[in-house]
Amino acid sequence: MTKKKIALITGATSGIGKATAELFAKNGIDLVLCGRRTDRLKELETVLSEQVSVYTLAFDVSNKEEVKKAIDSIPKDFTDIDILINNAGNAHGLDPIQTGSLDDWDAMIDINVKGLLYVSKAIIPGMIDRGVGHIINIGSIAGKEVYPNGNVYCATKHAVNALNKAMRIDLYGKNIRVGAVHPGLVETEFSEVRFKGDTEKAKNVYQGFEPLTGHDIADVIHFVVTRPYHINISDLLILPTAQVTATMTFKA
Ligand code: NDP
Ligand code: 8X3
Repeated sequence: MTKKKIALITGATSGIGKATAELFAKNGIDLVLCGRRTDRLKELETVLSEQVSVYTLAFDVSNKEEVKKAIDSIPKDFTDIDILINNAGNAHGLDPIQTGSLDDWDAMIDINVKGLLYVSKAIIPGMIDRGVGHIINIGSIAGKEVYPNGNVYCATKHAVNALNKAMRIDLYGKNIRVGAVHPGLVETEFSEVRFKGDTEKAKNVYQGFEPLTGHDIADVIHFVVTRPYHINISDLLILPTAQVTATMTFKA
């Protein structure tokens, strides 16, 4: 019997991460689910435990001590992580560089870049020891293009794009797959966070065209992780049909 796979997903409490957790559970992949909102983690654990083994970890990816403590606390049955989905991240604000908030910039750099690094650093040694592993870094079209007022968010996603390539190079010969999934516009809690709870403004981002859903991206992530092991899908850009660049969408 083939051993069941274990996936650790950061940012599993909503959007793309939650949809990925649900799809992985449906397909028999055991889960370590991470996020800060413990109520949502507990809820997911209750529901998905009916399908697979689930362990939840509440921590802030931008706090290196919390990350280390959390990963070190994973019980034996879940430590051999086969798949790491580096998904936790967000945009904070959409302002020109001259008026942007330093706190917003710190948050994006700390979560999207440093958080991804802290989690990867904690998980990669185990993958190297086992000689097997798969890391998927969730980038963005914002890591391929720069759009007005996207400045620091775009910079963090360009960093994710660079780190995705860097990880693959540095893990040369270790038999670990590394790849990035770069979504375009996906309707999740992303814009609510970017606009600090202004739900009207957030909703407007997805008006007049059909955006992607978290499930669309989860479907792609599941495709990527289920390819035969000699195939590494190293970089994918997924857009809504109605989106042609970071800023151009049309009504079909
Ligand atoms: P959501 O806001 O719906 O989900 C973000 C997730 O990240 C939540 O589960 C949140 O959990 C977690 N998270 C945020 N900050 C932290 C933190 N400091 N520590 C731990 N977890 C954190 O957004 P999406 O699902 O859309 O975003 C997921 C990823 O996809 C992000 O990296 C985003 O940049 C990227 N992306 C999104 C696109 C979109 O259009 N939506 C397009 C391209 C890329 P909690 O609050 O419980 O901690
Ligand atoms: C999220 C998509 O276009 O807001 O990465 O940057 S976008």
